[in-house]
Amino acid sequence: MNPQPRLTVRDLRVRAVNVPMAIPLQTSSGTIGVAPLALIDLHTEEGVTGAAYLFCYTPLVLKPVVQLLANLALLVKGDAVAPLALERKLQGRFRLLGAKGVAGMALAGIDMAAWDALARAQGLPLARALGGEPRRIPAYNSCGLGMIGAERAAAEAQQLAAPGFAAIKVRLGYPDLKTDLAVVRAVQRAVGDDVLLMSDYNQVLPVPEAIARVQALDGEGLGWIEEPALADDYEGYARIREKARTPIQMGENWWGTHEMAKCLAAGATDLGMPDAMKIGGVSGWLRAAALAEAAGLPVSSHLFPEVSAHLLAVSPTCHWLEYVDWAAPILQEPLRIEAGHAVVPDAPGSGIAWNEDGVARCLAE
Ligand code: SMN
Ligand code: MG
Repeated sequence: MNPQPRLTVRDLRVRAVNVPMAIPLQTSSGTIGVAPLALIDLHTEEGVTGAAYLFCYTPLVLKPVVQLLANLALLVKGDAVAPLALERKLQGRFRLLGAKGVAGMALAGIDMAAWDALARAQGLPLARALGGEPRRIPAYNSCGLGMIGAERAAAEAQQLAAPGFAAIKVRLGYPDLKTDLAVVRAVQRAVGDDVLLMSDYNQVLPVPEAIARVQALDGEGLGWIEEPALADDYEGYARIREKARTPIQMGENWWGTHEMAKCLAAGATDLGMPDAMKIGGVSGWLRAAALAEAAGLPVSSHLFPEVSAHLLAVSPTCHWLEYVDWAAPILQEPLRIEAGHAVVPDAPGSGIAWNEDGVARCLAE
């Protein structure tokens, strides 16, 4: 076999798109109706291209993220496509500012695109390039079920479970506990006991109120209660967790593994769900998976289902993949779900290839 050439960064091409979501998502911390995505193509001198996208949460930061990536392109041109070396260099450039927020997002995007290029150059799906095997990952359908009231949530839940998902996730944080309970019961009744119901408060409750609500929900058989209080209040979470029988879930707001390590040290959570972007791309995820393995912490993914499917496939404590279809309109081959499982594709890379017609339709002005 011919050894693969060493890859060298030629350029980054970055585009901004606003992708309309099939089902807008109303959380207790704001409503999202379009997915603002920064699309990254990492071109190499050798002709291989790595792709990744970043979910920017709000169109307000889409252009700044794209601009920052364009600035970073000037720094990495000519560098080896070696994700850990790129990370080390770029982390160094942001030491004084701090590599979180927009800076952390840009670094993670470069990391994911670099890993995609490396896997493609080897002709391997990312999961294989990381030493694992593509396999099926249990997925829950997180495409909708925002805070839309019991009646609408019950109908939408049936629609979301219908393709064969064994789990879905309902957003909570209504003005009173009574409504939270009514929504959970209506949704569970609508989908039946065979469908597991996860729940997500998106950080909206003060700790004492969080304790009252998790205790009230304890008899409902929820798969987990996610982010009941502000995500960085680990001491508060430890108190909530002490009083809850339902597993507490958090992790989508861990900016890197240092925050994750502090969260685990505080005994703040039963379950973890790193976000491939905020945790630091593929490189950050692998370190998070190692921490989780050592702590016996089941890990689920947050958003980014395409790359997360590969990452969960190599995570020893793999739990659930969060399935959202938000990038599907701009992808040639959206992630496949079969019988409630994400199918990790056996094609080279992470499976991200742009549907250029879809991209053209969604380009941000
Ligand atoms: C969520 C996060 C970001 C955007 C939409 C929804 C939610 C989840 O917290 O976990 O899916
Ligand atoms: Mg969440």
